Amino acid sequence: MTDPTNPQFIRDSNAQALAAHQADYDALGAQLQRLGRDIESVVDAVSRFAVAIPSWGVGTGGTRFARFPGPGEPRNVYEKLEDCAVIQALTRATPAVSLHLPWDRTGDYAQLREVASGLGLAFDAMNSNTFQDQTGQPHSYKFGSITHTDRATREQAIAHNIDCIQAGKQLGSRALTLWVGDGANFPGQHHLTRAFERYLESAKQIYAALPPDWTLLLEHKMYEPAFYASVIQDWGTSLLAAQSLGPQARCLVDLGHHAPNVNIEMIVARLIYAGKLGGFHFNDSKYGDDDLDAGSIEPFRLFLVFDQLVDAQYRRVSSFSPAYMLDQSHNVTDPIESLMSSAIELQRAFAQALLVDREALSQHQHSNDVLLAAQTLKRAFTLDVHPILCEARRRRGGAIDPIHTYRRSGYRAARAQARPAVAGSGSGIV
Ligand code: RM4
Ligand code: MN
Ligand code: MN
Repeated sequence: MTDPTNPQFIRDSNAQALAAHQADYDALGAQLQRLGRDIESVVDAVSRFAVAIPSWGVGTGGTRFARFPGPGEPRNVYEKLEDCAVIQALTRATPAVSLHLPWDRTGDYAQLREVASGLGLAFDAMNSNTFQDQTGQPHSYKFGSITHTDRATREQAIAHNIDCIQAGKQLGSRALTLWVGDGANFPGQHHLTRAFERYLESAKQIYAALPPDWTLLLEHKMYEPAFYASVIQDWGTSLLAAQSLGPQARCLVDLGHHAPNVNIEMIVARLIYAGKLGGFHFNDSKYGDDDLDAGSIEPFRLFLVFDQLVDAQYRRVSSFSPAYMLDQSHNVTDPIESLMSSAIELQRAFAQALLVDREALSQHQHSNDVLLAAQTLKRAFTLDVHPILCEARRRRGGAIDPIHTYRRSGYRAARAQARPAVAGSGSGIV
C-alpha cells in the first residue's frame, strides 16, 4: 500500500491528470468570463467549503434486514479517524468529524483530540444516542427516552446528553445534535401533546448544561423508528421547540427526514428567515430511506438548497453560519469512496449556486418573467463546474481525482489485512 495521505503520492497522482485538467479549467474560465463571472473567486469560495464527516459513516451500514460488513472496517474511534484523515487528505473538504456517543466512547478524550489533530482533523457537533439500549443501562428506551412517561428514564437520557456535552468540551466541539427516535407506533399509544411537553421539559435541562458558545441542534425526522407519530416529526415542531428553548437552540435539517416531495429548500428559506437554521445532515433519499449518498438521487434539489444558502449570504443575513455535516449509511459501496464523492457533490451544488446570476434572477422575479427566472437557475445548475472542484482540491494539496487516487493507493486492501473483523464492531448503523 502507498499511504494515500502522503503529499508526494498525491502530487504524483495529480501529475498524470494535470494537462487535461488545466485545459478544462482554462476552457471553463473563458466560458465564465463571457458570462461576466470570475472563475478564481468561485475556486476560492469552494476551497473554503467544509463539511463534517459522520464517524458512523466510515463503517458499513445496514438495513432492517441485514448488514454486510465490508473489508477493513474501522473497529474503534481511532481507526475511524484514520479513514476520515484519508477522506480529508484527498478531498480537502472534510476537516472535521462528528462523533456519536456511546458508539465512539473512549476513556481519554484529551488524547483522542491530540490524535485527531495529528491527523489534521477537528471535531464538529457531538451526537447523542438514546435510541438504543446499552448493556448494563438501568432503564430501557423501548418506549422513549427524553419523552418517556417514566421520570427516571428521562433523567437517564438527559444525563447521557449532558455527558456528550462534557466529552465534546474536551474535544473542542461546539454543538450537540439532539435527535430522538421517541414517538408512537399506534394511535392512542401516547398523548400527542404531553409527549411534546415532556420533550421540552427535558430539552430545557440539556440546554441549561450548554456552555455559552455552544449550539443545541434539534433534528426532526418524520418517522422511523416510530411509525405513527414521532415527537419531533417536522420542521414546524422543531422550530417551535427551538424558539421555546432560547437563542442557543437551532434547527438541523437532515435532507432524508421528510415526506417524499416535500419542498426542502422552502423549509431552509423559512428557517433562515426565523434565524433558526442551525445546520444540515446531508444525504439523499428516494422513498423512505434517509441515508443515500448526497446528490445521488436528486442533485437539482441539492442545488436548490444551496441556492437558498448562497442567497442568504448574498443578502448578508445576520448571524448566518449553519453547520454542514454528512449523515449517510453505506451498504453497498466503500464508505470512504461514498463520503468523498458526497463531499464533492456538496461542493458542486455550492459552486453552481455561486454562479447563479442573482441580479438577473431578481429582475426576472420583479417583472414576473417566469421563464427567464427559471432558466437563470437552470443555467447555473447545468454548468459543468467539475474543473473548479478539481482546482480547489489541487490548490489545497488534495487530489484532482480522489477516487482514482484512493484506489491506486491500495488503502482498502491494506486495511483488510491490518483490521481483521471483530464481533460486535461499532461500525455502521443497523
Ligand atoms: C437518525 C438521524 C441521526 C443519526 C442516526 C444514526 O436517522 O439521522 O442524525 O444520528 O440516524
Ligand atoms: Mn441525521
Ligand atoms: Mn437519519
